[in-house]
Amino acid sequence: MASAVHAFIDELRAKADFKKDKSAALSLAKNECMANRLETISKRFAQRSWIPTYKGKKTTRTERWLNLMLSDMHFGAELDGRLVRYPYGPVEESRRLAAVVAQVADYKRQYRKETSLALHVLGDVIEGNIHDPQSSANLTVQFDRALHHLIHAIEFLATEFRQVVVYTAVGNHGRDIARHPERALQDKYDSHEYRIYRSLYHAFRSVPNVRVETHIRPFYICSQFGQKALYTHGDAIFNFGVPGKLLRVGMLEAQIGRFRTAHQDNADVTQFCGGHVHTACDVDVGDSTVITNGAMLPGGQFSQSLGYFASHCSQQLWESVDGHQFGDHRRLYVGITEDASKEFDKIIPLWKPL
Ligand SMILES: [Mn+2]
Repeated sequence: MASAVHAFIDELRAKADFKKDKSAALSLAKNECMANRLETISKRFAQRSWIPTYKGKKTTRTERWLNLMLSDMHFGAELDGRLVRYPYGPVEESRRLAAVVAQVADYKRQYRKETSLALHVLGDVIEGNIHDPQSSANLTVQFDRALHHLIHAIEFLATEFRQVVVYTAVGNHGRDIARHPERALQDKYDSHEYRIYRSLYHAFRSVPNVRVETHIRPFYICSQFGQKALYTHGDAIFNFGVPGKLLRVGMLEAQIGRFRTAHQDNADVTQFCGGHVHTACDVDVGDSTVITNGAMLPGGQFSQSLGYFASHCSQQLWESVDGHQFGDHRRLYVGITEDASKEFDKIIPLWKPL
């Protein structure tokens, strides 16, 4: 190889002499430099006594699961910038979700062929009408916006990953107050949010690399490489506490113990994941990990009334491989920079009012 380069250089040198060409002389200098470097490298390789046998994987099996927690997006919340620090309407919610999925698409592209994506949609997808129906968009508009944003986001991810599995659990904001005027405990799935999940199921039924699983139970257990995780919204089933104020690990430990002894399917669950608390957190509890999600919307008047004026907005992303359940982890932050970035409209076009 190095000798071929030297022959090429000799040829160039002849040309440069003939034409008195400045650019040829420059190219000559560069090539001479490269030839010397190549010679040094080839010498080093020739002397090497250990040669790695690993040649990279050519598998078509899933060797890595990438997990995205998507919760507390509160589409339709219509935060008024005159009343709170940051506005949050159709443009912001769309660009924030697009910014999240763009970061997912950028994650470790070199392993894309062996990676499947698990999308954990964990409730509070819409703001609903549980506090004050006048402060948010009407429910039909919320429903339409949620479907518009989510379908575009999932379609985009389906072009990026060989397999996308969408798991769902309902939150408290999407409840149907005609059925559940107070917190939904019986038949929690009978809600506006679950209707959105079923619409997603029908929308992607014939897309071969997308599967939407809509459990009617308010939680599900997801197993990847035999490593089990519990997912739920967090207003019932599992109480994640208030990690923004106080992390009571003993309280989490007691719940993990109760959950595990309740049924043989639960016995080996080692990861407990939820939203609801709007504070991103991960903490080891005994041999388990508890992971809570951030919110996508900035603080509204409700949080402001509790004394919270500013908070990070983020969603959790991590990779699971065999033997390492909570692997490489990223928090996908979104904020006012993303709100103003028109680039994201290429992923999720802006929603058009009805
Ligand atoms: Mn929420």
